[in-house]
Amino acid sequence: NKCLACVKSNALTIATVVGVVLGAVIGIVLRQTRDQWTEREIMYIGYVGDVFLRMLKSLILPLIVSSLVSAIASLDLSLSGKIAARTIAFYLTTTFAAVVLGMVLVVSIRPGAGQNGGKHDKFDGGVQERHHGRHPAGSHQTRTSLVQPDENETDIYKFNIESETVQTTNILGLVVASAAIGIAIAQVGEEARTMANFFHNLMAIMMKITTWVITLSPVGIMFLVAAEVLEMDDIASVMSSLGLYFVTVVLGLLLQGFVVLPLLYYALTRKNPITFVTNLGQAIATAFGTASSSATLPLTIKCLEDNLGIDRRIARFALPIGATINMDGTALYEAVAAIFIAQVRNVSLDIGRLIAISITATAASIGAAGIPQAGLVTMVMVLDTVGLPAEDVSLILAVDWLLDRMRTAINVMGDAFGAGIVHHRSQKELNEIKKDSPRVSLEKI
Ligand code: DAS
Repeated sequence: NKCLACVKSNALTIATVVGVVLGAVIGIVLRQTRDQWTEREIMYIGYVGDVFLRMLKSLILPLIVSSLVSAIASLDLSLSGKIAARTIAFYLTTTFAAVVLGMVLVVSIRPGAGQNGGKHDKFDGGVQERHHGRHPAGSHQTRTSLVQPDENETDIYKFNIESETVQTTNILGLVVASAAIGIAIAQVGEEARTMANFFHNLMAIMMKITTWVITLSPVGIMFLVAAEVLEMDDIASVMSSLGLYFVTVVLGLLLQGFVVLPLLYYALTRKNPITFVTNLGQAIATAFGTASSSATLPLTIKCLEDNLGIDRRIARFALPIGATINMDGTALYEAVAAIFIAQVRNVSLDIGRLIAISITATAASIGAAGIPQAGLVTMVMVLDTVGLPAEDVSLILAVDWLLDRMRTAINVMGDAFGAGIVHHRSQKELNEIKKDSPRVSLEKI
C-alpha cells in the first residue's frame, strides 16, 4: 500500500518522465524517416506542444497579479511596518543574489556553448512571424538572424528589441502595480475586504487552472520533446550540454541553499546555520517530494515554530508571503536556463539582455506560484523578453521534473532563513507590539 501511495503522489512526475522518454523515442523514430515527411506534417508535431505552451503563457499574467496582490493584501499590518519591510527587503535581496549567482555560473561554465543551434535549417529563412510567437518548425536560421540581424532585417530586429523592452517593462510594471494594490488593500483594511477576497479567490482559481494545465504537461512535453529531437542537428552534443546545464543549475542551487543563505543567516544573527538547516529537514524533504512550496508551507511553519522557536507572528507572516513571492531556487534556475538556451541557439547576449534576464527572472520567480513546474510557466516569459521563442523551453524539459524538486527545496530554505533572520532582528519590535496581535490565519493566505 505504501508503494501505491508513493506512486499516486508522484503520478505527475512519473507521467512527465514517461512523456519525455516517449517524446525522445518518437523524435528519434521520426528522424530516421525524416525525408518521408512534409514540412507541414512536421509542423503538426510541434503544433501540439505549441498549444500547450500557449496555455502556459495565458496563465502568467493573471497568476502573477492574483498571487502577488493576494499575498501582500493579507499582510498582517499589526506587525510593525519595519518588520514587513525587513522581510520583503530580505526576500528581494536574496532572490536577486540567486539570479546573479546563477548568471555568473552559466556565463563561466557555458553549458550550451559550441552547440550548432540544435535545429535543422530546412526553411530558406522566410520572414518569421516572431511577434505572434509562432515560427515554422526548423526555422532556426531565421530565428538566429533575427536576434543577430544582418543589415536588411534591422526593422524586424528593432521590433524585437522594442517588444522585448516592452515585455520587460510590462512585467515589471505589473509586479509593482500588483504590490501597490496589495499594500493599498492591506492599508484600507475592512472596507477592501471584498477586493482582498476577489484576488484571493482569483489566485485560487488560477492555481486550479494551472494545476489542470500542468496535469496536461506530460502530453504537451511529449510533443515538445519529439519536435525538438526531430529537429536537433546533433543529439549527442545537445544531450551532453543538457548534462552540463543540469550540473550548472544544481551547483547554483547548492551554493545558494548551503553557502549563501547560511552565511547570511550567520552574519545577521550570529546563530549556527547548521542547526537551523537540520531542524528544517522535514520541510526540505517535503518540498523536494511535492515540488510545491505551498504544499510544504504548513510543515515549514511547524519546523520554524516547534523546532526553532521562531515567533509565531513572524512565522505566520513571513512564510506565506515567502512561499508566494520568494523563490531563490526558481529565480536562479530561470536565469541559468534562459542563458543556456541562448548559448545553444548561438544567440549572443549583450549586457542589456543580461540585465533584462536578471530583472525578468527575478520578476518571474516572484510571480511563480508555489506549485509544481510553476517555474516552467513563467520561464516562457523570460525567454520572450530576450527574443528567444517560447518553444525553446523544450530544450530543458527532459530534466525539469527533477530540477523542479531541487529548486523548490531551495525556495523553502530561502523562506525559512528569511523568517529566521527577521525573527532574530526584530526582537525589539516584537516586544513592543501588543502580545495579542491578530494572527495571519492560514486560511486567509
Ligand atoms: N515548484 C515551484 C515551487 O513550489 C518552484 C518552481 O516551479 O520553480 O516553489
